[in-house]
Amino acid sequence: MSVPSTTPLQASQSEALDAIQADVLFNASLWVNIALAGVAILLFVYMGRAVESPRARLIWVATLLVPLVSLSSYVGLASGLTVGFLEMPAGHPLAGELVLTPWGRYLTWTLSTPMILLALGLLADTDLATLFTVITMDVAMCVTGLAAALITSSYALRWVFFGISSAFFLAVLYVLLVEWPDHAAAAGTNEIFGTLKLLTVVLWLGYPLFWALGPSGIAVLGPALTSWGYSALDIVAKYVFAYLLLSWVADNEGAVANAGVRLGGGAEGTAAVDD
Ligand code: RET
Repeated sequence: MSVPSTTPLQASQSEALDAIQADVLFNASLWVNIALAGVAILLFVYMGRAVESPRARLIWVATLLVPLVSLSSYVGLASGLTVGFLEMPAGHPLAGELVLTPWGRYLTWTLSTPMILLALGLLADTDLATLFTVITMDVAMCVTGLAAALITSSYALRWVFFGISSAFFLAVLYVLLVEWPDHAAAAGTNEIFGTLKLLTVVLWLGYPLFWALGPSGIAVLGPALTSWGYSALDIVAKYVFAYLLLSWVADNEGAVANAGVRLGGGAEGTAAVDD
């Protein structure tokens, strides 16, 4: 059997690692998050030690998965495994140049953002159909965002995928801004839900902005600044968000344990809801 000297998956890994390590700013944007994710995991495990009710534990595990996914994601990026060089198509400001693309980010958002939405949906005491809708729209947003970043055949098609991803994002925003506030008000969790909703909506809007301004889009920001943009958003959208949510759940376990009217499994069990 003839074995190629380098396999496609391996071809650019060490070059990517060299490029990352040569750019101190870029590298720091990854390692800061690895360190913070580690601290967050230890802190969240500690904060969840006394949580007992099944619903509160579900929120806790979903929230804990956010830094767990993040740690794995950032180690993948820092090692060069999920970073590649892509030659930008004609029309792109960097047309013909090789652009360092941390595509692993979009892939791992597919795993981390549904956890954020699951925790928020449980907090708002939503119904299964709305939860399913928001999570599938969110996964579609991440996967089509990955497509937008990876397309090298046409500059226009990169933006077409950006548009498709943004349309899925609108569905997520609709649920967060229109559907869940009502559900949270009925569940009595509207105060904390309001804070987390605001944090989520404002910060999540930053991600497409950095995509558009960074090397994937119009390239007015370089790879290191763009990476810091995402990393800074991640720090607040993941760790600060998760901390606020978990400390509230730990202090108000009763409020969460007695919810579950719409999804079932709470104090009201299978009671029907009219709304
Ligand atoms: C992309 C580009 C295409 C258009 C849109 C995007 C939105 C991304 C978002 C990401 C949120 C990520 C979070 C990660 C935490 O782990 C894919 C950048 C709309 C909203 C919160």
